[in-house]
Amino acid sequence: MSHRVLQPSIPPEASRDHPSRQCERSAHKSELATPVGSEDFESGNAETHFPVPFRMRGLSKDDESALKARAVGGQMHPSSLPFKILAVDDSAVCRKLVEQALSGERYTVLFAKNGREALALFAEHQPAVVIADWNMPDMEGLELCRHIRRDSPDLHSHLILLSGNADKEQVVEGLTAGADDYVTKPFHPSELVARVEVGRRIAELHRQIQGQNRLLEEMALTDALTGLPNRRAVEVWASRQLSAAVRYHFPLWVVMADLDFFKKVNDTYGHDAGDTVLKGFAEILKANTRQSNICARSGGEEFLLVITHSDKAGAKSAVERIREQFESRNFSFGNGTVTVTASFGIAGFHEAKPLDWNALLSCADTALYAAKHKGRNRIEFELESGI
Ligand code: GH3
Ligand code: MG
Ligand code: MG
Repeated sequence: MSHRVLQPSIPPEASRDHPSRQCERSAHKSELATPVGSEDFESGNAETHFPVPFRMRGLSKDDESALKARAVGGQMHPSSLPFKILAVDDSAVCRKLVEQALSGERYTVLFAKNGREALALFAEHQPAVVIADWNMPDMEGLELCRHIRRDSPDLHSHLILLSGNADKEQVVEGLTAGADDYVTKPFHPSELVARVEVGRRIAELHRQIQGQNRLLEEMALTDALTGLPNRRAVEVWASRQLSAAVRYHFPLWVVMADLDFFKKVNDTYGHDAGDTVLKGFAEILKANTRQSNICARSGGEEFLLVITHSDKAGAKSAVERIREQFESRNFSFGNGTVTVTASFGIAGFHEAKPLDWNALLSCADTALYAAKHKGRNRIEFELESGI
């Protein structure tokens, strides 16, 4: 990548005093586009309520490696990302000196001539390193550091303060304000590059850690066998959907499903065969779950489905489809072919007094118990849930 110099995208009025400078705008806002779904859970809109972890197809070994690769800096390895530096100094001579010092390196350098421009460029480009002059007319470098740290607490940028003052008290003041490093003017060009490289190493480590944290978050919310969201994930999702259902008066149904005589599958064909059946049920559940809803494996051979924006008949026919598809699926183990069924308990509310998540689960559990009691492979509604 060649060395590029970027100017802030400020109105022509404001940049009139530097007509000779080219303004080259970056095409991309941020290289680390947030992969986690930022959809509005509570809008009451029936579309796209699935955070990214819930779209995962399951964590096979291959998927895990793919996720890990993604986690190490998005689709790209951190060192392949354009490395942006923001240099802010009110002196054109100092800006030139910084530009010359960094010119042999593979950096994209953005220049600002005051604190206000620097903050605008920082928000737009999120540079990995900021080199800030201490003395500027509109905002001291010190204040700029505080601003950046306060406004972007989750975004790591390596802040280097440049100052002609080598007093220890001022160095301490700068580092306390949030700067990572302090360089005195006049600086040696290769020292500035070396300090920028320290910033690069730290920025890359931060990106790796953020990626790995995202991976861990995804794994913590996912059932490893089926790839479905787990109980915790569905609870987080459902509690938000419940608030939205209450506020916007849309119907919400909780379906609890439990495979019938599943122990017998394990006992007859082995645990691996049991796992195959669980995955088969998960596939059917997933295939019949709209984007605006959620399904999960809540533990053992128990699953949850939350249906929103459907009336009672709609919810029932959706669950009936799942029941029928599972009932008619053949599983072949060794010489034998086996079919398995599931029972379903549904609780919810529509134009009735809403219930909280635990109350809904408890009602769905009662309905499931009734379905088991009445012969299994059937759907029961919990009548006390205000239907
Ligand atoms: P019911 O119709 O009353 O639900 O009977 P059931 O046999 O399905 O229920 P029970 O609770 O007696 O047995 C559930 C079995 O599910 C026992 C347990 O070993 C098995 N199980 C739980 N988790 C897993 C798993 O991850 N894999 C496999 N293969 N089996 C599991
Ligand atoms: Mg069971
Ligand atoms: Mg059970």
